[in-house]
Amino acid sequence: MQSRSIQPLPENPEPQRLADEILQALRYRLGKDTTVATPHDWLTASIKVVRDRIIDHWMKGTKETYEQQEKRVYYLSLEFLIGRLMRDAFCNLGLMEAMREALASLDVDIDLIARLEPDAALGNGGLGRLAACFMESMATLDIPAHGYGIRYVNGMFRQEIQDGWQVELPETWLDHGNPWEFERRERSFEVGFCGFVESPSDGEGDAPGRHIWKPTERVLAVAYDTPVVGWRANRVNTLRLWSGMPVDPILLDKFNAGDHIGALAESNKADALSRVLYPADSHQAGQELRLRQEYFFSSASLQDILQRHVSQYGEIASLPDKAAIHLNDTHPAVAVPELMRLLMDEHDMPFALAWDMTRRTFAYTNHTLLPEALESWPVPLFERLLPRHMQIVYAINAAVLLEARQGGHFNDQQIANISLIQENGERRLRMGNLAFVGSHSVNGVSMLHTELMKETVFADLHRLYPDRINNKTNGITPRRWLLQCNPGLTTLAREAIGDAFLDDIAAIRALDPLADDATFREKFAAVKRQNKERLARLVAERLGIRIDPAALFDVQIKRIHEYKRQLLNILEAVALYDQIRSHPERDWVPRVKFLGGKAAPSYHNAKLIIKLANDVARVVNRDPAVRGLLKIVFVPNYNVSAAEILIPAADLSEQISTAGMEASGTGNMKFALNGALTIGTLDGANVEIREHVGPENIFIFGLTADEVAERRKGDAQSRATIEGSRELSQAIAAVSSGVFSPDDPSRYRELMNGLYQHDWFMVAADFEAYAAAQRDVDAKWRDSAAWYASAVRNVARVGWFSSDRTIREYAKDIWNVPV
Ligand code: GPQ
Repeated sequence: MQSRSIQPLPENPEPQRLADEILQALRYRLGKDTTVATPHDWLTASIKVVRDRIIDHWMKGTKETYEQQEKRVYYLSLEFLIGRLMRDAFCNLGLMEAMREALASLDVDIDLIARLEPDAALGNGGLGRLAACFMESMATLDIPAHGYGIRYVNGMFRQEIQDGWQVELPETWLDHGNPWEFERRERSFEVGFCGFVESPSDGEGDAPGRHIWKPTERVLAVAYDTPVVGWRANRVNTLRLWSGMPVDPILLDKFNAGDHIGALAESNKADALSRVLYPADSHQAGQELRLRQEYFFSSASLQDILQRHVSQYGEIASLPDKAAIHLNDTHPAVAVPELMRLLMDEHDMPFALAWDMTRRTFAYTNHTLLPEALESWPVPLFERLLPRHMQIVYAINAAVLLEARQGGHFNDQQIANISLIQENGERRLRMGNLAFVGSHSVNGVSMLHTELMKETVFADLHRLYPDRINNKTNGITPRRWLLQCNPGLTTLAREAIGDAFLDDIAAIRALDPLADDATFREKFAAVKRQNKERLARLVAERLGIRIDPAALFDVQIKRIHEYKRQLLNILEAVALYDQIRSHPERDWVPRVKFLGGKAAPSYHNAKLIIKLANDVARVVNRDPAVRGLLKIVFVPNYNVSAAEILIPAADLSEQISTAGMEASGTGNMKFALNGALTIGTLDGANVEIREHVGPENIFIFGLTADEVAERRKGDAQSRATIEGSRELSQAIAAVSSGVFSPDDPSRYRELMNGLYQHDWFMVAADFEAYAAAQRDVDAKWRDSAAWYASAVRNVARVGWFSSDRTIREYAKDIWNVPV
């Protein structure tokens, strides 16, 4: 086996040489000289220069994988939330300083052009960002891997706040072209939809065997490749994104008959497949186009994988030994019947053999237990779009249910839970069950989430296949989320403990004893202060809000969702506002509360919560009685690039989801690694973060997952709970009566009524505990030595939450590839 140790950095090139290369790129790739070059041209030229340096590594790795017949990992994901790539590449290639100098010698400010790079926002939130971190870690760990997804023309929408409301605008990240990608016209596959199935010759009955699917609609999937560089350019992997193209761009007969619009119908249909990312996070989209997108990219990816395998090995039977295909959530679950179809109908395999191979090839990650997020498709829709796949699903279901019945341990209800088809009401195909039975491994993303998976959604499937569910606690790449976004802290750590942590983040543990060193703590606080000043400048420039960098920066940035409980945070701010006004004599800790995040465009309450945050901010920020002790900032258009500025500047990380509802969280890990203390519930990976940092270095409050489940079973006690808390009832009354919405006093009445009626998310139930934990935060903040000691310990103790660790576990336990 070849060595997978980390190699030295590529030789640091002379800035002069880089400057020459940039000028060459400007001239010969862009056709510009320095007198007419725009900042965008400099950006493109710089990217071309760094991309050129990646290519040799890329080809070398690809060739070695081929020659040594290594197993490849294929990560199928409808989302890759990448963000900007230029700094990432500079950082991983060790070119940051040389590039800065090179550009400076050409009178170009690297920070200025870096800001022009659009975010590749091909994802909604945590699920998509995890895929991006995993791609980077797989390259770093020298694992041959391909990511497969869709090249959306419009990724995540741009959020503007108008009069406090979220407004969604299309984000046009490809306007200036995409200098990173390589279009592979020759790498295209036909993907079919609809039509009918020709059965095997008479006499074989309905038995699955070689069938011929005759789709009536066809589109082309064209590949666009982006190189993914690992740390120190150890390896470069490929992110292959598919774009829809018509098989016949213009239907000539229609065109000639004068139907110019009809002539473009095919073209429009193909474009639609890769036009837009569905912006609903943790909620199933449900539209036909979404199912088409899922099949489009799953089918193209599988055809690509099989073609690569067959051309290398000349046979198909060894596929499970040479390819691990990972399903990132159920979005690519249709790949299970698609692989079955390809094996049976194109490679003549009998059902049993194809089924065995399929299960040995796939693995599936579940990212949520929320019922509204569990994908299922109406059987008639699925059958119309994918008639052959529907037959295969029935055959799989028959085999699975037979296995369950033969065991004899399942009653009818349990059998119904195992079935791929939900039978009560409208018949629907359950994609979670399909992914589960089609995979040899099913993993959750934190210890708590994995245990709950076994007890809830997959309880009966777990009893049928007790070895299948396993845990892989999420992680984040320390390259982007420490080295790159927090150069101040990185430099400080290098000075203090040397460079070992750059290659192995676990070594950051060496900072731990320095928590007791006053001089180190001061330096640490100074770095934090600089990051806060940078954020304060941006807030002043862009939002016109003045904030004091000496205040405690309290940050909640994530998708807006009721279970994430931004409402709890806002209500506590309202209560605090009231207290500050009633007790001006008290020693209040100055705080700035940052909130940021996007709401799904059709999620009414989430959009109302954004409006509430802005309404409360407006009132609080200009009330002289507050004397600047509390400021609220809603950060518009929260995205990866904004996170890279907000996280290093945070003192307090809000991770306050209703226990049992956040599968893991990954923002929680990023904040801790950058020295913010967490206030949070025992939910998702918070539980494990507490174990690592120690209970004295984190503020845990509120009901546990078990307690939440218990309370939901009983009679709603929320009215009594609210009435039992003076602060809470006053805060709710203020919001409800229009104190923050004088222009429309009833705006929040229903939202507040919901807290009285059911309080599904336990906002009322957890309020007092949350407010008390916030006062504990204040007390600790006043003892600055204690605060920074805890902050340093957080940084030192969360190296385990690196996606390198997570990927090593996947490699060993699931994919069976060496690391
Ligand atoms: N997650 Cl199902 C998403 O970001 N989008 C989704 O559609 C679903 C899950 C998140 C989940 O809410 C977080 O708790 C996880 O940390 C994250 O996936 C990655 O596993």
